[in-house]
Amino acid sequence: QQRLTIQDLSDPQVTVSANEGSDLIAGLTQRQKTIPCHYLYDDRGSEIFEQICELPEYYPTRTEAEILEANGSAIAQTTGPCELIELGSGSSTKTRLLFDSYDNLGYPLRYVPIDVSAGMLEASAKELLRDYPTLKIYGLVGTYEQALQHLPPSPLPKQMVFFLGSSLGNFAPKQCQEIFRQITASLNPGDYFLLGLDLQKSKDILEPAYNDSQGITAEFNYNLLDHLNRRFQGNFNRQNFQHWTFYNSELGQIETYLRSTQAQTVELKALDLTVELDAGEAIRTEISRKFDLPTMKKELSQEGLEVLNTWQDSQNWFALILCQI
Ligand code: AVI
Repeated sequence: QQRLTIQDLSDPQVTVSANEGSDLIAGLTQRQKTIPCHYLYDDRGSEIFEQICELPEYYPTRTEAEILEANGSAIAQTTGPCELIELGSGSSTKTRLLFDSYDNLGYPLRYVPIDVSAGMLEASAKELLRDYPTLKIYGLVGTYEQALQHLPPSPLPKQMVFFLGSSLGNFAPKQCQEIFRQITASLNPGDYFLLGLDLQKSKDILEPAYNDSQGITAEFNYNLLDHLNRRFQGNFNRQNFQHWTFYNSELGQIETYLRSTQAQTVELKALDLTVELDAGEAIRTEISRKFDLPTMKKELSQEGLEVLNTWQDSQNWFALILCQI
């Protein structure tokens, strides 16, 4: 019996690809020039992100893994047999901790990974199938929005959408609210939502996590320019930019920029776009919001997501929240 199905929602019949790059044009023609953060993740970008997760300064990945390891079985016991749907599955490394918890309780393993990178999704699915002989995977290639509208029928009594790694932090508050609404709309009452969040803390811990001593995070940022050059016939020269990142404590977010070291003109031919940059002008490439747990719990319940339980690491740096619809 077939254990792996992958549905590519980026098929032109399903999505409108004619507007590809329109979000980039919108971002680069604003007063504060901005590049939507999903452009960080071409194949090379996804690879560099995996390296970031291993950096000594980048605490979120191992901290969240510590919480999952300690509390995975409590999560599985609460939900019972449940289809696991992951937003932004990437390499699915931490997902294994959840599989182990469900497997140990004798629950069937059915996994729906959602990712924009087809290559990454397929490669990690194959590794998972090798390591979990009873696992069945139905992968969806596409954006969260597309995929949540195309969830396959579940053979299990319940479903749980999970969004780990504090990826929610890469979205502005309005977009977060939309994501919550899309999740509740695509599930049934009684289903679950598991959310991993990086919490507010001292900038002495936060800033090095986004400006590591080996320069891997800087490379992640510069790679964005190579990606745009390739994808949209651009002529960004990475030598003319500096990686710049800081914690904005008023907004509770890390802000990351590419700062132009000189006055320059850049073209993206495929988009028919010319970008003029002043010396010192900075293009914002990412925000990473850091959350206050009580505030987020309130927001979740306002969106119809009842908070059942929260777990934190020993330093209270990171939180996992389990909600029910
Ligand atoms: C994926 N996301 C939650 C990461 C973050 O921490 O915002 C992406 C990242 N950017 C730089 N380092 C890691």
